[in-house]
Amino acid sequence: MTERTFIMVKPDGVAKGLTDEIIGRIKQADLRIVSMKQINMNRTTAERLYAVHRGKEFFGRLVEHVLSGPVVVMLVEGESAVARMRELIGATDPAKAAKGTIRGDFGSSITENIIHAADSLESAEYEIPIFFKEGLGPEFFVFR
Ligand code: FUP
Repeated sequence: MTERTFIMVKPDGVAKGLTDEIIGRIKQADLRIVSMKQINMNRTTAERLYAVHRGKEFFGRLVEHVLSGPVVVMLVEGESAVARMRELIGATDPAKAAKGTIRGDFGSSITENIIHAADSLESAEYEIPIFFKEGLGPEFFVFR
């Protein structure tokens, strides 16, 4: 099934200059970047993105990390895009992520783990409209 998913290169990934490397891996996996932009997130947006983690012990660290520098958000489309992107990124903890995965190759800690990818279609449907709205004009994107 053709799916759309939400991807974010986190501040550590952007700072390490990994955006191009990540774009290459996404293309290599036969997925298409429909829309992409580098932004500075604000606290409201960060807390909305990570709302499912509110109240958890790591929530504060997670939010501070994504506010610590620019991020690159992407809308990615393709066959089984959600599962394919989860394979590409690897396990949450880079120490446990396989070599050849983005986190396994470049991550330095569970907080600084380079990249976010929606973990289900439901999560993707929640996350995409936080950052991308379809329509005409500079703030919007057009499919195809
Ligand atoms: P993932 O979907 O692989 O990013 O993992 P989770 O949804 O479980 O966690 C979201 C983010 O919270 C992780 F990318 C990093 C952060 N986190 C921690 O900092 N500590 C934890 O123990 C778990 C997650």
